[in-house]
Amino acid sequence: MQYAALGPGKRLRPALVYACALALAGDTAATQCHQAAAALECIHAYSLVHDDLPAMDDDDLRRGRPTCHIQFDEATAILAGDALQCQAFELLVQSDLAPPLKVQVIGELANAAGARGMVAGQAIDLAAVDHTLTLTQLEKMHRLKTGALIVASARVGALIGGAEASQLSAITRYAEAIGLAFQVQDDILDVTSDTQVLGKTQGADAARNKPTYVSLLGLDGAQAKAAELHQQASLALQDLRAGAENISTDVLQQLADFIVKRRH
Ligand code: GRG
Repeated sequence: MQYAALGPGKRLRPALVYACALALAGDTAATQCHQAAAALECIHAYSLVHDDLPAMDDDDLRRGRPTCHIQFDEATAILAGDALQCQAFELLVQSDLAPPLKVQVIGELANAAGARGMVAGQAIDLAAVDHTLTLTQLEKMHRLKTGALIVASARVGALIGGAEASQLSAITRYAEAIGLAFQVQDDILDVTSDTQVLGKTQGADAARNKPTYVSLLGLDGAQAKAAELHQQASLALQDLRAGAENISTDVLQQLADFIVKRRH
C-alpha cells in the first residue's frame, strides 16, 4: 500500500481538493481537507495498481518503477488495491468534517469511483481493445475512467469550502474540462514523450490497439482539443470569480496550465 500510494506521483487530485477549498474559503478551509485529499489519492493509487494488473493493462512500469504486482506479486497487488480503497473511506469517516458534509463527501467519492464512474470507464476501456470508438464514445470513456475522480476531487474541495450551487456548478465545469484535457495530453505524451520521462513504454496505448485522441484526431487535432479544453476551464473560472468577490482562482488556473503543458 505504501509503495503504491507514496510513490513519486504528481498528487494532482489532492492538489485539486486543496485548491478548490482555498479558492472559495481560504486557508482555514484548506486545512480541513487533509483526510479528503488523502482519500482521493488512495482511490487513485488503488485504481493504478489494479489497472496495471495482468488481467487489465498488464503493465510492468509505473512512475518509472516496477508496478506493484512486479515488485511484490499479483495477489499482494490485488489486496493492496482493495485495502487502499477501504482506506479512503476510513479516512473520510475519521475526518473532522461535520456529519452532513462528511456523508456528502463520502457519496461524491463512492459515486465517482464506482459502477457509474471510474469502474464503468475502465470496463468500457477494456472492451474497446481492438475495436474502433467514435470520438463521442472515447470522450464518454475518459469522462468516466479518469474524469470522474478529477471532478470528484474538485467538488469535494468545493463542498469543504462551503460552495453554493452556482459555485459548485462552475467548479464542476472547470474540472470536467481539465479532466478531459488531462487525458488528451496523456495521449499526446504517449506518442511524443521519451520513455524515460514518461516512465512507461512510448506508444504503449497505441501499441495495445486502443483508440486514443491522437489516433482519432491526429497530433495537431489532439493539441487543438487540449487547447480548447484549457480555454473552457479558464472560462469556468471566470464564471466562478464573477459570482462573488474575494474568490482567487490563481492556483486553479495554474493547475489547468500545468495539465496542458506537462511533460510526464
Ligand atoms: C482499475 C477500476 C479501475 C480503474 C482504473 C484511472 C484508471 C482506471 C486507469 C488509469 C489508466 C491510465 C494510466 C490512464 C492515463 C491517465 C492517467 C489516469 C494517468 C495516471 O494518473 P496521473 O498521471 O498519475 O495523475 P500519477 O502517477 O501522477 O499519480
